[in-house]
Amino acid sequence: RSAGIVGAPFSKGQPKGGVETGPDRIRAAGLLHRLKEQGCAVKDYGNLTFEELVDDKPIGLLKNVRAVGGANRRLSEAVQAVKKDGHTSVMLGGDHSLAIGSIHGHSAAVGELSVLWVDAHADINTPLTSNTGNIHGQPMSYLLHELQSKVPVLPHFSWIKPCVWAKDLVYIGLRDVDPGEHYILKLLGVKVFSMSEVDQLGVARVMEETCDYLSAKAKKPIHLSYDIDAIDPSVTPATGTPVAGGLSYREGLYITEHICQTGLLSGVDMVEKCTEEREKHVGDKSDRGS
Ligand code: DIR
Ligand code: MN
Ligand code: MN
Ligand code: MN
Repeated sequence: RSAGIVGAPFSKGQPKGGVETGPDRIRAAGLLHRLKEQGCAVKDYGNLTFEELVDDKPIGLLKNVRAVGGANRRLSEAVQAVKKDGHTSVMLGGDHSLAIGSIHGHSAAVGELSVLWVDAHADINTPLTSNTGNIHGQPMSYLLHELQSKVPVLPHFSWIKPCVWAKDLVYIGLRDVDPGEHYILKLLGVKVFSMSEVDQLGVARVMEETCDYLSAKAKKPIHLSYDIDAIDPSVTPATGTPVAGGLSYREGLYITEHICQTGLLSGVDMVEKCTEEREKHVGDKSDRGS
């Protein structure tokens, strides 16, 4: 087994600074060393660089549309290169808008995917249902075949080809879902294990059901998109939109251990980790939703 690491120091899918330092912070915390310790070969492809756009006016509520579109296009190409080299792709974010390029590139290289989305949030707002205009709350809407008639044409987004079916998507950890997102999840019949279900069933049963569900018809390569805010803010306070009542440290790790044992894990995102000074603001809800 081998991992190809791509850093994406990008934060314009949401308004706060700091999350662009995630790739280097995750490396500094010892990710590569830990992977090697476990017998995983590692190739670090370094950090991507993104061009500064001078004219990136909001489109309605939507912020930094061109920057997000351009950054994800680069990321998609980088992930395709990692997959063509034969590695499991590991994208270090950056904010969760980067799942657009990561999943697009992964699918472009290997074909149809299963997606396991571990997050406090569903990140499935369309540009029209979003109340914040932050694209990190929307990535799944650009990727799902079923939602394409609901997503308007946007500059620097036309390269994106929807590549995931709603039946191949599972959420774990949800506890802060917007009304429009709730409607979409029900309408499409998406499989969701909210925190309430994690409480009821326990994480072992949730993972068993997740894997049964995802491999029921065909065993597709799995893309794990892991937002650090899925974990309880008492464990991982350094994130932009902490939500109380999250996964414990062990529950959060168990999900990764179990999904790895399927042998199908082919791409990973680790996103929304920001600077430690955020830790001082834990419990300060004044900037939620901004
Ligand atoms: C909210 C917050 N649902 C939005 N989303 C995220 O802006 O659409 N926060 N992903 O981390
Ligand atoms: Mn989140
Ligand atoms: Mn997210
Ligand atoms: Mn978040």
